[in-house]
Amino acid sequence: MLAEYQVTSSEKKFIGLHMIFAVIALAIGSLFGPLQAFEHAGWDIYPYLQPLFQSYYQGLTLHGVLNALVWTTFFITGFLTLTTTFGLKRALRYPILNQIGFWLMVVGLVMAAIPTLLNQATVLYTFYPPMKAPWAFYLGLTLVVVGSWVEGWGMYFTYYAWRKDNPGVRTPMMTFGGLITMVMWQIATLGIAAEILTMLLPWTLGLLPGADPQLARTYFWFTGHPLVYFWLLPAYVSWYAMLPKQAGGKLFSDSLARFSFWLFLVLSVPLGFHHQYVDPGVPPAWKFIHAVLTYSVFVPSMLTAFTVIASLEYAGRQRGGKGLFGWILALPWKDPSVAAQLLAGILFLFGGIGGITNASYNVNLVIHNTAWVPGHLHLTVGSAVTLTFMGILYWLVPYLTGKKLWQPKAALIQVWLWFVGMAIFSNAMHVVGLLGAPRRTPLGLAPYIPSEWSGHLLRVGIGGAILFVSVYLFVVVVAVTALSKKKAEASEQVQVPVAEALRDPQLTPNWLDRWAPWMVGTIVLIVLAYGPQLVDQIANMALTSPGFRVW
Ligand code: HAS
Ligand code: CU
Repeated sequence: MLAEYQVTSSEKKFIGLHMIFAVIALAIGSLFGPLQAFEHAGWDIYPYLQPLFQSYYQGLTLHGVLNALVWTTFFITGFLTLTTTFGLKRALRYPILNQIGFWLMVVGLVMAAIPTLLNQATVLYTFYPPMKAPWAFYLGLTLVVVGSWVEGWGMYFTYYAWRKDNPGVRTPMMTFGGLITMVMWQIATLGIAAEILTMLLPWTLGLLPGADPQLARTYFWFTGHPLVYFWLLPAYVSWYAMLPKQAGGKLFSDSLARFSFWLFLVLSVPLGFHHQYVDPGVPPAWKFIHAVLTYSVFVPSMLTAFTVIASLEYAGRQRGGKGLFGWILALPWKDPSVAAQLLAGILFLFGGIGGITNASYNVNLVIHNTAWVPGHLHLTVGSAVTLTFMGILYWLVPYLTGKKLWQPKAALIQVWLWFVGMAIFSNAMHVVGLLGAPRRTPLGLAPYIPSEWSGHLLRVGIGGAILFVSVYLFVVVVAVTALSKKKAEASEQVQVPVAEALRDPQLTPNWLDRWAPWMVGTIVLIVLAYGPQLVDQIANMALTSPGFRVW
């Protein structure tokens, strides 16, 4: 048998650098999550943190930016570098391009972090005007996005070179999913590029008289909705192309997997108005169109649930699992990387149901801007995505460093703590949201708390405390693994898990491995679903709103 392909050691270092930034961002950003949860439970800690951190809102901004934007973007660009080079079994075509992209992201991160840490950019992760941060915050975010584009171009060049040498060969699944994620991201981020470059940056530099909050929201959600699939699709790459191997089985259907990735490319962007159902400046017909398109995302989501669970069932039965549910118990639950991803999937079933609820034009009015929404986003980006990324790091850090995972038992406890903490936290947030509790509000300070909220708010605090323990246990396990002086024995070296498909991928129809028709479909649908509204809102742009510092 041929020796396993290895990415070069400089590429391992490069990917590892992404992961260091990602984990540090998660470690700092996660300080504030539990503080908010405690705040909800009535325990206000911010007075004790003066003068380091000023307020609940500064903490909330740091939490959202570092966890939802930085942890994810750095992890994803690093992971997609691996899925490109390892999947194609060739080195990056122009490594310098990827390095430039990475360092642009780092410079951008520092630029955005300074005003945020100084409490000058307490505008939350959605940075809606008329709240106004210093220009460095917006420019920093722009550089992070541009850096991720440049890294993406480096991946495309590598893919073109491979394609030239391998005409007619099916793109390996992990590379295929990774590239679709990157292309989708590059289209999606045109929204915030337009928002920042044509409005927010000139506005903060004094070149424009004011901002147009309605147009800014439309631009933002053009990116903000597909952003959630930029987070999710790398987790799907792992669930489809790696997890079946880790579980001892095979990918159930290569064709279904590819088909659902294409549907995510086509359907991710033209849905943003489901975040703007209550915006007065968006006509109802357009909200309705986006509601219908949102429901169509249910299709690739269900295809994924079906294919991934079928692959897991195959694995469980291969391992001797019998009966209707026996295969579930037969899965390798003791492997922290597998357990993390299984538990992430289970939490996502509930996150997905909540998503479908949010998408309903009229039911949305009940939950919009309530604690229900952070309940939803912690099951999705906070669990389906973050817990999967943690699971990936449990094999990736040993792979990149050549070390053995430190204390796999601790890692296993960590993923279960996440599952239990998140189940308590997000259930309580959903329920208290239905009872009317607003999101983004320091409820601990509010004089109006009805008594029926109290028990749920206490559960928010308890869930937050469990998550606090879990996240730092994770950081300790990966940090001690990476810093350990002892290399693993040759026989214990961890390899990248590559799931074979049940049927040879060469038998997958060619139209599922061709870019052109899907790209055309993607662009046409975006133009139809967004074009007229964008033209209208831009033509009627009113740059009249002054900037406010409300914190
Ligand atoms: Fe969402 C708000 C609708 C999915 C993230 N969402 C948010 C916000 C975030 C977010 C961050 O329509 C807040 C934004 C803000 O700050 O204002 N969301 C949806 C819909 C879906 C959905 C329809 N959301 C996500 C994902 C996210 C995410 C994924 C991050 C990664 N969301 C909304 C709407 C709002 C919203 C409205 C606005 C609310 C408002 O009013 O502000 C769908 O894509 C969900 C489809 C998914 C499923 C689940 C499929 C299940 C699978 C699991 C398989 C199980 C396994 C386990 C593998 C139907 C694939 C097996 C285990 C064994 C042991 C066998
Ligand atoms: Cu959305």
